[in-house]
Amino acid sequence: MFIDQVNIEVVAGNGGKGMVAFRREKYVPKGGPAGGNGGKGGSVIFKGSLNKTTLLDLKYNKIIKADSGENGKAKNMFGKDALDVIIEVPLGTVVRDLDSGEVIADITKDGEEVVIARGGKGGRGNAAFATSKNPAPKIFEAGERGETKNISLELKLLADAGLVGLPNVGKSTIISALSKAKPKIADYPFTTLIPNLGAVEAKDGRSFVLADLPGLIEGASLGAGLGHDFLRHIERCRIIVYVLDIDPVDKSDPYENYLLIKKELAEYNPELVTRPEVIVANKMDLPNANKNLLKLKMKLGDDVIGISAYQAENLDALVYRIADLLETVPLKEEALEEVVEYTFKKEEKPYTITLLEDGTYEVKGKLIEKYIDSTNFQNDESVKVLAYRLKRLGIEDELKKLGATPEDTIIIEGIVFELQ
Ligand SMILES: Nc1nc2c(ncn2[C@@H]2O[C@H](COP(=O)(O)OP(=O)(O)OP(=O)(O)O)[C@@H](O)[C@H]2O)c(=O)[nH]1
Ligand SMILES: [Mg+2]
Repeated sequence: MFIDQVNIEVVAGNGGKGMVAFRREKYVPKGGPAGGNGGKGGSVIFKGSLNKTTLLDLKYNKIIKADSGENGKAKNMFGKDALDVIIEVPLGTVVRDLDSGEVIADITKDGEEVVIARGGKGGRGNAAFATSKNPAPKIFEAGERGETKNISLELKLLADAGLVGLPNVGKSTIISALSKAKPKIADYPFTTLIPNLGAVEAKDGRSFVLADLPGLIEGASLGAGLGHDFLRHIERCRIIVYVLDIDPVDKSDPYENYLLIKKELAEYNPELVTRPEVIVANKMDLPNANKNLLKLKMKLGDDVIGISAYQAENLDALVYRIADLLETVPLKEEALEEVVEYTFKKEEKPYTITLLEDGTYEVKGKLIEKYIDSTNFQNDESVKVLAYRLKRLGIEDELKKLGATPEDTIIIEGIVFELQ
């Protein structure tokens, strides 16, 4: 099954809670604060991999979750950071935030890592709050919450060059001869059901990504054979490598076969046939190959490149030809357009105040949520710290300006406060 679109939820781990503890020493009645910080929550990271060709693995994985960081401990010991969860995805995976609709990642390189949901920072333990004024604080911070996102992944296969041709012409044999990709090769049509990617390295050090695509037949653009599901992946290939069987068993004419494939591409998207191309005559080891290649060159010119993928003949010339041509073709605009730097947006305002119909003032904001999360309401000092932080944000003044009085109910991130 070829899966190229899935929706999932990613949940990063929360940071561990900071610890409140004091040193116990012999003969010292009250030791200093010794509560360690909590560990960092695990992030969910996507990593581009040439070994992945579909999003199938994620199809049954509706939620990807990283662990939370360990809580801080006594004796100034820090909680352990949770491990990040790293998920390998195929190159060309476009990740979208379903809530904002925004593209948050377009993973195009082997080994490229993008943090999709960031784990929360660990909270500080009381040792971190000691000051000369307050040498024995009982304050701690809760860990920051990890990010949660609903995302969609869409695979838009991304390759520099795509091998396109009728079934059985030897496309998979070519990619396995040129790269480490090991697709199935067999003597029957439609052996390849999903696109395969391979990294090809020329002997002069240049390299490119090659795609082996399933075979096309007449009527593919109308749904025949494997249909046109794969044609859209060709759209992200910068150049097209037409592969022809130079001595087909059905005695068909390689030139006619070339025209047929081009016609199918054009029917799907006329722009595809204007892309720079390399024409490959494969199976040059077969009896009629030389004679047929001469005929083909008369129609298509001397640039047709004869190879035998099977006997590894003339493959270097093919690799150089593709590498040379790629140097003249800029990266596709479409691919560039969707490359979005993954940046964390700073909150524009740290909070919003809304006057509800029943006269309640509601205060909300990410930062405030974080402050409240890290407050221990059983602890007076911790509550004092919160009050101080809220005051510094100007919430009190803002509320007064809006006409709030001590009689009004004020709800800050779900907790009821009074104006003093
Ligand atoms: N004689 C000869 N046979 C070849 C050559 N290259 C491939 N073949 C054979 O052709 C058959 C088809 O090869 P594949 O690589 O599976 O062809 P494909 O184009 O990927 O086929 P589909 O995936 O079905 O579209 C296999 O039996 C190969 O061994 C070649 O250079 N010479
Ligand atoms: Mg194949």
